[in-house]
Amino acid sequence: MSILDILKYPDPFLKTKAKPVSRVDEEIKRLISDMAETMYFAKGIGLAATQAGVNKRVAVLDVPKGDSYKKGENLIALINPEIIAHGGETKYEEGCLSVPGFTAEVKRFTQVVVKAIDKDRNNIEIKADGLFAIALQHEVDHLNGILFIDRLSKLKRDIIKRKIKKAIENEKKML
Ligand code: GNR
Ligand code: NI
Repeated sequence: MSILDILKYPDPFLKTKAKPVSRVDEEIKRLISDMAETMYFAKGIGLAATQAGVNKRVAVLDVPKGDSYKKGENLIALINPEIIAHGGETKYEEGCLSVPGFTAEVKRFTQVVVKAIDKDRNNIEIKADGLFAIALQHEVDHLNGILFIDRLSKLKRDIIKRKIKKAIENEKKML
């Protein structure tokens, strides 16, 4: 088990469209286990392999449902996930472990159906709404090289990019 480094915007690797996994072998299982450990360590509800610098279509999620949630309760690993159906339109204030310290309201589908392979090589189909549906869209975006800031209007994107740049410059001065 190891904690992986999470790449931060503007790392160019975050723009990579990740490659499909052709075989669910021990290496993929180790990746899934390391990604889950990294997600919990970073206190995220999801993590895509791209964020760990790995060019594979793998994501892990653990989205709390209601209160009385226990860590690991809703943990799921998705290999080659695809949104095969969607409905509605909603807005959600999103954050990202690769864009730490910033959030913005992003337009998303309200409901999605995601097809994927799980760690036991089963073909699965997940029907999701609420935060789970948002997180699924956010992780599939990462595997396509897209960050939530890429989904903002040009005006809002330029404002947030300028703020991030300033924050990074200030961080450097502090060292
Ligand atoms: O931990 C996370 N929280 C979150 C909140 C709202 C919308 C999306 C997310 S995903 C994020 C973890 C992350 O960056 N996954 O890629
Ligand atoms: Ni993210």
